[in-house]
Amino acid sequence: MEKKIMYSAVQPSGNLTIGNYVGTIRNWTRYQEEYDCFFAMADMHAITVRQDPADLRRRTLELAALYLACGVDPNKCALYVQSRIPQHAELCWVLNTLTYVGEMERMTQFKDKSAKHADNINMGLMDYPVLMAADILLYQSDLVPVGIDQTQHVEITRDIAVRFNNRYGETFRVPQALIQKQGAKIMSLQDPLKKMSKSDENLNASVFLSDDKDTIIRKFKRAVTDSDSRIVASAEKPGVTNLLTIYASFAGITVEEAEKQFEGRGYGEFKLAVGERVAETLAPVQAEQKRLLADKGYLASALQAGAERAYKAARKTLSKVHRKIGFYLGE
Ligand code: ATP
Ligand code: LTN
Repeated sequence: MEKKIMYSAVQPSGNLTIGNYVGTIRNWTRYQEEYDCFFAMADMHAITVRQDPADLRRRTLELAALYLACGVDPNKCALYVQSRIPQHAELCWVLNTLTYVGEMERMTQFKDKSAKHADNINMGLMDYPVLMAADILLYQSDLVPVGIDQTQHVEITRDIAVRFNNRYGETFRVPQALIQKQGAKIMSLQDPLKKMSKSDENLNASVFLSDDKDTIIRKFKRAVTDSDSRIVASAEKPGVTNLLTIYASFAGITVEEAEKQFEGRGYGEFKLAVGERVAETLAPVQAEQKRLLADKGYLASALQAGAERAYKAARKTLSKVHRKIGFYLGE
């Protein structure tokens, strides 16, 4: 039986957080055994907000090294940089003609980012979901593992795929989002009603994958909880629930098991345990990422192999699309 195709990407737009790690990257090693995977560094998405060119290039490589450090195997999946494959932009153009301005204006992320970058509401920011649809559809993907915040984008991708298929005949597979049960939305340590985000201005709100042990422990110590000191997960205790979720995700147990483990303990001890567990898990990943970043030749060859594999698949879909929509393809 043919393997299902999986697609996902992360933007090299800042320091990754434990939210990105738990919500996505860390699971990809498991998926690569089961599916035909394409994993990308979404640099074309990243430039929808201003990026310093040198930082963007450096972060793209750091992200690649991180994927590899987490166990993504370049022999098992196509690991590549989005902008190296021109078909993403080409398919995006075609899909733009099937997407309505009104629906893009209503996207939650577009509204949030427009408010945040009010001086730079560019066309790319609005077109972001269509580029994402192009990423996914180009590889005839079945599954798209993402955090909860991206489900709206996968929904619009499905709508666009169906629209294209209805108008031009069966062309695209209609993909599905794959959301894990636990850890799909890690919250800010300073405002547990808000998603932990790599672009949060409050540096205590997010734990970065590059943070050292002391920093991690300090951030957890300062995490917002509440005055009732029971360590249980509930809607009234979003801070504690978030810490329990983080602990459980890093310890590989359920939230209920974590609750049992900390029954009767105080917040101080609990927060320290969460920090230590996170730091302990991240230490080997950080060391391996550093080692890989010193081996630029290896990184370049892994990304080259990924790009070649992606290019082949992308070209196939795009030729089909061009044929279906009636572009002149030469004699
Ligand atoms: P930004 O805050 O700059 O918008 P981000 O932190 O949301 O960025 P992305 O590159 O947009 O990062 O997301 C990469 C992947 O990580 C996506 O699949 C997203 O759903 C997931 N993700 C991001 N934040 C979290 C979080 N707090 N918890 C779980 N998953 C997350
Ligand atoms: N927008 C995504 C990153 C991304 C992506 C994709 C995720 C770009 N293209 C295709 C899944 C599939 C984000 O996580 N912010």
